Amino acid sequence: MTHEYTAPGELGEPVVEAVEVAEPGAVTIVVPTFNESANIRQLLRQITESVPSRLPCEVVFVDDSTDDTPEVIHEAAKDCPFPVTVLHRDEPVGGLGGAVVEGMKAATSEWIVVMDGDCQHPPSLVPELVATGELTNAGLVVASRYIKGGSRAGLAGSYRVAVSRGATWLTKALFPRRLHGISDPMSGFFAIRRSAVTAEVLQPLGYKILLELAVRSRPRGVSEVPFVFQDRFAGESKSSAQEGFRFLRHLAGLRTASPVARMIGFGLIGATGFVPNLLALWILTGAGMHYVPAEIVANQFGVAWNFLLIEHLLFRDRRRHRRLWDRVGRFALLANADLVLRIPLIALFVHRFGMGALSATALALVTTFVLRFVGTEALVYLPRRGRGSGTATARRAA
Ligand SMILES: Nc1nc2c(ncn2[C@@H]2O[C@H](COP(=O)(O)OP(=O)(O)O)[C@@H](O)[C@H]2O)c(=O)[nH]1
Ligand SMILES: [Mg+2]
Repeated sequence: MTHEYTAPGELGEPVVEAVEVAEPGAVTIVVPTFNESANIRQLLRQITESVPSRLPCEVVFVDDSTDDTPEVIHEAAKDCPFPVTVLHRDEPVGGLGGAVVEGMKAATSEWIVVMDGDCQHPPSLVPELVATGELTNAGLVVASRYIKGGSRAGLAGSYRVAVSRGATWLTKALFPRRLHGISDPMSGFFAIRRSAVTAEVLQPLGYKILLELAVRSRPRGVSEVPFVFQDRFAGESKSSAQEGFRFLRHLAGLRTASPVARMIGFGLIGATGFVPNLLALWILTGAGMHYVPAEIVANQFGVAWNFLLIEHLLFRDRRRHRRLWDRVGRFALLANADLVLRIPLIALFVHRFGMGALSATALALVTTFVLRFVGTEALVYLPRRGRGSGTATARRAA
């Protein structure tokens, strides 16, 4: 694909970084922005100063702002020696992660660098990220705060440092193999070869896009470059406690992406369902209810508990295929069918196949569990055909 590049020079010679680009590939810098108007000029100025003329570059902003950020970008782009594009989204599908995916889809260069729009990620590192990728023949180069030479100086306060550390540790513990060689999977600053990005595998929930990339598409070869996380130039962070929950759901979604992992999650959630079930049974029989109807009612508490956890942790991204009450009804039906089926199944195993009561019960439990899992996947959360979304309007600035 060809590219229109404006030759640099109008603003004076760009500063060439210490690390020379081995074999200059072109780079598309993707910058997600949400109300960053006060940072745009500074960011574009730093990029202009940092990227040498031999590294062809374009900048793609993916903007979900409600302020005048797009207008500011258009104005500032007039002084830039490289093409600047603004993809403004009226509907911010997928939040930050969705924005980055839009930017990567729009990128046309061999290399894509993703960085924040608030100058916390020093643009002076862009050439080094690309050069490192070329030199080491890596598909992904991560700017890391956690290797020698890097630091998180710009993380405001010990609380945020602790949260960031804890989240990194948890993430690395959950994906020891996939994240091998990535010390900073939470970094929002990285370079990736366009050929290593398969947009179909990206299902971001709006948080850590690098984690998503590393876990889902596993680029061949990963390198790291240290960087010092800077202070925000202007404006305020969009991170919040809500983003933290979003991140945990993101982790759960990634970890349970395979059917086997999902089945294990299903089993673990099912096991926790005994707590509300037994609690309800204890209260109901304590209140004088006969144990048979009490069993049936108490079981519904376990079912409701399981349904809530499964909806939020396992099938979050598949809920839209059916309406809530449709899902509730199907889920409850399957869960109760499980109970009804178990007794005749045990009888069958004992009388027909001569099994002992204990092994027959165990086998019946496993059988109905697998049937319930498969049934839940197929009958409650199976995608229906013919749904799509995504809107973005592209405007080339300058
Ligand atoms: N397009 C888009 N960008 C976002 C959104 N949320 C945050 N950003 C941008 O993502 C980058 C990082 O966000 P920031 O608030 O600085 O997070 P922090 O560095 O973790 O405090 C900044 O450039 C934000 O403008 C969003 O919903 N959509
Ligand atoms: Mg920031």
